Amino acid sequence: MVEINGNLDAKGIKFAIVVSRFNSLITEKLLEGAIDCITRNGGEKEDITIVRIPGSFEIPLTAKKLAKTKKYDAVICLGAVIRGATPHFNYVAAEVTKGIALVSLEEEIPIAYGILTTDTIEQAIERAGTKMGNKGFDAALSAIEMVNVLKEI
Ligand code: INI
Repeated sequence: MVEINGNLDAKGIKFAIVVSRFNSLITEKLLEGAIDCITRNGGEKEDITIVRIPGSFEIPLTAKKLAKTKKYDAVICLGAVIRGATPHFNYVAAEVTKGIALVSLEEEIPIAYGILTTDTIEQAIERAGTKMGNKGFDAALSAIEMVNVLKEI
């Protein structure tokens, strides 16, 4: 029997983190969580490049550009799409989700999906370092595991 697992060792891994400025109150907390995850698992701050962009809609193109440079082992995407009262939510949430999946498949590197899609700002706060954890931390952890599992494969 062969079983392949990725470990959670971030040592030597080069990360690009794309952070949306829209809802920055939330996304800056996601960023803190992602950096905390990387450095607590053996990664170095010098191996992290942070790219800030206007909104979540711009994330897939930015992730693609970063992947194409071949300078990074993984791209971590952080955004917060909050429904509020606007139908805009549906378009932005759908495009960013589809776009990230497409870029990962096309570029063949892990692109972590750290996008909150919530009905309210309160639900977003809960997932950005309060009672439901920090989804930026979780996205970084999945990026580390995926880099290592793809190495093993
Ligand atoms: N961008 C977000 O990241 N979150 C949102 O909740 C959001 N809403 O609801 O409008 C949002 N819109 C901006 C969008 O991502 C683009 O930056 C903008 O449309 C310019 O292309």
